[in-house]
Amino acid sequence: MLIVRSDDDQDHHCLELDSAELILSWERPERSRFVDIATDAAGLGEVIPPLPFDRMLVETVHEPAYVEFVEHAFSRWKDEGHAASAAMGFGWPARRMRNVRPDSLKAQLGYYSFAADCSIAEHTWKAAMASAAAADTAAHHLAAGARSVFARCRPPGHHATSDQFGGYCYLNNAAIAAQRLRSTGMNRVGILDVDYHHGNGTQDIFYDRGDVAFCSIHADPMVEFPYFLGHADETGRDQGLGTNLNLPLPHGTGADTWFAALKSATDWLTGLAPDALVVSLGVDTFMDDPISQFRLVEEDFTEMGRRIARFDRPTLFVMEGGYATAQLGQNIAAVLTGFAGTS
Ligand code: SP5
Ligand code: ZN
Repeated sequence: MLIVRSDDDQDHHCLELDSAELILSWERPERSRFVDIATDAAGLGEVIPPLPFDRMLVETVHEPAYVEFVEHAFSRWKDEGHAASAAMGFGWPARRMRNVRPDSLKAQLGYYSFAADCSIAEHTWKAAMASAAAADTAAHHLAAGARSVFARCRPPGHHATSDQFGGYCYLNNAAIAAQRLRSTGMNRVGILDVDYHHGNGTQDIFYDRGDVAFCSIHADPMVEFPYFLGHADETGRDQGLGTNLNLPLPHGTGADTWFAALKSATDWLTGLAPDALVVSLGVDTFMDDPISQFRLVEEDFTEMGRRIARFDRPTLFVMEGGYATAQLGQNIAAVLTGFAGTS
């Protein structure tokens, strides 16, 4: 299995509002190091750096004005003389307000985001570009005939919409990979999102399109972030009607319930006959994850990889969440070795 990764994420570490306190985000730089050590030890295959960031492709998934905002937000923040080490919104266009873009930076931070668990710091843009480029590069190799590729992305991407950051995500790496696969001539791409949280950004980006099918297994948004999307009755719109499937599960979900949902997901995807599969691979479904409430253990992650391999399509794994940092590498490596048949 080819692995694409960069160290350009290492200086990115943001502030996060958690229970009315500002903390250093759960989404930390050492996550990458733990994953790299474990995947190297597993001997999965060749490791390559990403190709240069392709802004043109990214702007087919994200609004150009949003991309430019993320790129320059921190320097604008510094120029305004704020003390905080990261730029974060505090007001959002909520129900019955208007979606008119305001002029001030502080207001635009709310306009271009949907949650206060996420902010933009000095090195965020560099990391987000490298992460998106890793997913894009992985898609190039999959299109060129690789059976499987792992894009070790950080920051994650599946919460980012076409014009909003949130949930530790800025650019939607899985959506960028799917878009690249489509542009290489594949007729339909399937996305399987196994992160603990609903992939609201990916769903939103492809909601009215039939060429990219999105399926997510996640904690019920009635009780879990991102709260305002991810319900079972969201099935797609217009050309995309019937190409969106959400499988929300309760807090406390363990292997039996989770794997039954995976069976529903892969049966559904089989019916849509995608040419390739993009897996939004979050392992925050882990029992000891500090911010999540599912109960999968390492052996379950190996089994997850085996079952995804049985789906038998060219498969691109894009790393998403997972916050039990010390066990993160093992859990990611377990999925990949289960898939590759080396465990
Ligand atoms: C990519 C991804 O997994 N993003 C997840 C973002 C979740 N952010 C909100 C987390 C709220 C955590 N509060 C838990 C407090 C435990 N002490
Ligand atoms: Zn997550």
